[in-house]
Amino acid sequence: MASYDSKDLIVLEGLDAVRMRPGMYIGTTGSKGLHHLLWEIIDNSIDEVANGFGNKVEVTLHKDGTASVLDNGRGIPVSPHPKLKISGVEVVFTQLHAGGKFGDNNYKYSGGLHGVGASVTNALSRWLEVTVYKDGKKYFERFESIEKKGKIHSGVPVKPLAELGNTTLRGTYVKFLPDDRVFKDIEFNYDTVYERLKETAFLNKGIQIELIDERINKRETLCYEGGIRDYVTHLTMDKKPLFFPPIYIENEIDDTYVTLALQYVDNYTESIFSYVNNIPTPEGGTHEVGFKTALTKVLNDFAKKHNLIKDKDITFMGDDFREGLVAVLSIKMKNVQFEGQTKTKLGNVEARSRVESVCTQGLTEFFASKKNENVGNIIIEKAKGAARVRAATKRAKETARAKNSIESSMLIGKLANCTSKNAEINEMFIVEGDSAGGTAKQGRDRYYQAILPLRGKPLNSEKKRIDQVLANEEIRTIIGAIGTGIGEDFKLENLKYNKIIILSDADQDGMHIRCILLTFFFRYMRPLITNGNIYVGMPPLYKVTTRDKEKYLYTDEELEEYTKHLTNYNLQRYKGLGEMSAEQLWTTTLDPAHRSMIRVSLEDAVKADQEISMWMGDDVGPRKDYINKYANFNKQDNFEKKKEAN
Ligand code: TSJ
Repeated sequence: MASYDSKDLIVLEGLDAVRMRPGMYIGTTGSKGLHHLLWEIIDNSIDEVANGFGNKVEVTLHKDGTASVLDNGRGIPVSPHPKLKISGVEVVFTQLHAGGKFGDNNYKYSGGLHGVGASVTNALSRWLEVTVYKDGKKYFERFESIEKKGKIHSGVPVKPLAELGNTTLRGTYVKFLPDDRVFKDIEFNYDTVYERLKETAFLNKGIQIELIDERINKRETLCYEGGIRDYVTHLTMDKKPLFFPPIYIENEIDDTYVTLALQYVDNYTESIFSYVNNIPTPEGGTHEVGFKTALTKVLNDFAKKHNLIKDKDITFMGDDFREGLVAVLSIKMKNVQFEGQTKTKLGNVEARSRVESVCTQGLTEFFASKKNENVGNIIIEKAKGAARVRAATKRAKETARAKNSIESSMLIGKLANCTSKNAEINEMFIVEGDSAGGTAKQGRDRYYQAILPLRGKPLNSEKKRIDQVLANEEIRTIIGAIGTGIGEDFKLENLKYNKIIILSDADQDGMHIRCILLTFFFRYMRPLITNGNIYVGMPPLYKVTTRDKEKYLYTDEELEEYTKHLTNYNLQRYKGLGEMSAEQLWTTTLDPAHRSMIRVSLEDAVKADQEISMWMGDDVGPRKDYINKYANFNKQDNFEKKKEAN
């Protein structure tokens, strides 16, 4: 026993250091740090079952402020450590970084703040108890924070590990009370723990994780047989996946275990969630690079092999294959090195080639299969759209940049600008059709209203893609006239018109033009939408003439309401802007005192963007349905009519 006590001394110094500087070991003494204590314990159990020893981890949040973790693994080793001469259990809870000292060094992958070890939890607890069920025996040890000579010592064993009799169970149980002198608040948050356990369950397929909150009588079991496949399905739950199930790859190379699941959805964002040893790497790193390289290569090869690049001006870039991508990449390897601002970026160079190799092989195999050919085609179609938009953006940017040069004066030629230079009051009407444009030029207040006629024809053909639309001269004129630039170069302060008003007919062609323009603004000048600068003008649909007055009506509902009690009247229906005189157009549509228009919201623009995507697709069915349903833009239930903010 004497030798035991002397060893103890060294041990205590280690844990006291943790208590002196908790931030060094767990980052903060706030809620995040508090939960870190629990993660340290849970991670140990997860490692055990993830390595195939046992299949269940149970986490309990108790009423008295303690938390406990139980697994059905092999049980922490109880035999004396050859050098330290104390039980394995005691080593785990009293030695800093004791994690990897047992058995095969597969045991623990650690790096940075992660995996500092269970001793840190012990050091920052009022007390901690461990029960080990192993080889038919039950063992127990308790650690306490004690005061000696006015000093607090952390994680001191009350007694050495004790054998408490026989058992048929197998596993490890740890219960602890966080030290309220270290943490401002020692209350565990159910949602925080739940989210962490859910992520862990996804990353370790088949493991059964149970969360029990005795404080609120809640119990939840998390178990995903599909692992990260289920994770991807979960991530795409309220999106529109382009195929199902997600692509899944798993393989091992040079002691590095790689799993990948991916899916594509109907949007333009890239979402890659990567992990190393179950630790999230939001800053990416070498493993992500390896995956991206593989994806680009395999998809390029697929496109070539199946002769899918007929369009000569398409050359894919890596980014094109990641629009709408939702992927989870999880690898396990030893000696990980983390880098970056928040130490959440994988730095190991060897990870890159290993991940690339596994992903290239797996993805190549996947796409070589006849039954997956359709998935390949879908992804290439999606990438083509991305490549076209990228090329068009580049062309449009070049035009926008040229706007200050002599060349630009020619492009702006069609614009009938206003004389005022005051962007605050200036308005630009984008008018469908040359003839309506001409009328609008005559009817406007030229001091602050500019008119840009938009030739109907080139925009009307349904097959036009958004990139071709972008290349369209009028669109480029719009970009030049607005003054802000597009994409990353966008600068709101250079906006030349406070209101940009789309004026088109209330028919299918007009509807299409509006959709295209809104999609354009949404994708390339989004701040104009969020800032509330984009409007849709509403020309009247009807004119009702009675003996003593003329009344313009903008919707079917208005017409019905107005004519309900009229007996003798003349109804004129306007089929297009072109049917109105300059005076009429001023009175009904341009004059702020009488006109009616809709300020476009981000939701409106998103809807337009989605519709355009549908339009560009090859399936004519939904397109037709859509046109029939929404062709009349002036119906109030399509776009909520908002009073113009003057
Ligand atoms: F964090 C912790 F250390 F406190 C802790 C560890 C907490 C809990 C709840 C469980 C565990 C834990 C550790 N569960 N299972 C294990 N397994 C081992 O430590 C172990 C068992 C056998 C062998 C072997 O080589 O025979 C090796 C190890 C590392």
